[in-house]
Amino acid sequence: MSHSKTLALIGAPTDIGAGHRGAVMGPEALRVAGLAEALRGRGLEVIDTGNLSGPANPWLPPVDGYRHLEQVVAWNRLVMDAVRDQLGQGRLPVLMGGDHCLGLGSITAVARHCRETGKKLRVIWLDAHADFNTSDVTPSGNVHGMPVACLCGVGPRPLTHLDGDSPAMQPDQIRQIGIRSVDQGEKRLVKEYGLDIYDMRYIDEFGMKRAMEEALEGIDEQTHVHVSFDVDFLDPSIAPGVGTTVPGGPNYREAQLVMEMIADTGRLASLDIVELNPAFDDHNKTGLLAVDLVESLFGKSTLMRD
Ligand code: 4U7
Ligand code: MN
Ligand code: MN
Ligand code: MN
Repeated sequence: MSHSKTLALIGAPTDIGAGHRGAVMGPEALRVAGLAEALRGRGLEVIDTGNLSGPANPWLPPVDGYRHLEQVVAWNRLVMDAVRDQLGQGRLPVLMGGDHCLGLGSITAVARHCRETGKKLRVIWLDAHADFNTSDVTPSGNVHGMPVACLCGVGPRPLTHLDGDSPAMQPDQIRQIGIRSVDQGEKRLVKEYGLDIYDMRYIDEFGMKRAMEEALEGIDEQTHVHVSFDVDFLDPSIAPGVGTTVPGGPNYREAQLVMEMIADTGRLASLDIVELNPAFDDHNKTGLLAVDLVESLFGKSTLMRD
């Protein structure tokens, strides 16, 4: 495997944007599942930078369509700064969430890094959900259902302007895979913004191979590939350890293929592993599966690249 970059694990223990408590334990569950050791076993250099420390979860109801907006902003600033710092040192940041609201901070940093270094950004968003809600249409007020909208400039100013510039990215820079739960108002928005979504219906009809070929089309030497891996992407029968399970997700082999095809591009340059919730898991089964899949993302099962 030819990854020369050092990986920097960044723990962000919080469930500030989620609808269930427990993703706060995600970073430790990934460590216990042996994430760093598994990647070192692939010959990669891995530094665990430890955990970020942000505001506690006050567990309050939504205000004006958002739960915990102030704390969500604080956590995302911490994540953005940590990811930017690691990218600046030439490392490959691996954000260990935490809930998916943190994808906002992570990708805001990645998008700026791409602008500064003249790279093309391609975000591969693996999720059961489109995460394109706004305060007007959200059924929950939970910000983990909103990061893609915020990244595209749709949302509250403190989140859309996390680093001053807005939007952080354009809808044509993202591809979503595995989607099978989109809320009523959210459906209208993803159509309006023209998101490229490979939902489960598409995957059932045309297969994961074709979906991934299309999602990865156009990636070249100048592309920075960011993977935002919401663990609820996976079918709940193999990955019960998430707060928001949706039946009918990718099975083990389909998920492996996704990771293998991304590995084959050789352009993976940053990663989020989010929404792992040990409170719902069975003996860290989902944490172990996430580690197994991330190994494939770094080329484990790809004979050609070893
Ligand atoms: B995740 C939901 F209503 N759409 O907005 C919402 F179904 O990061 C779920 O993808 C969001 O896990 C799930 O609350 C956010 C709900
Ligand atoms: Mn998500
Ligand atoms: Mn999800
Ligand atoms: Mn979730």
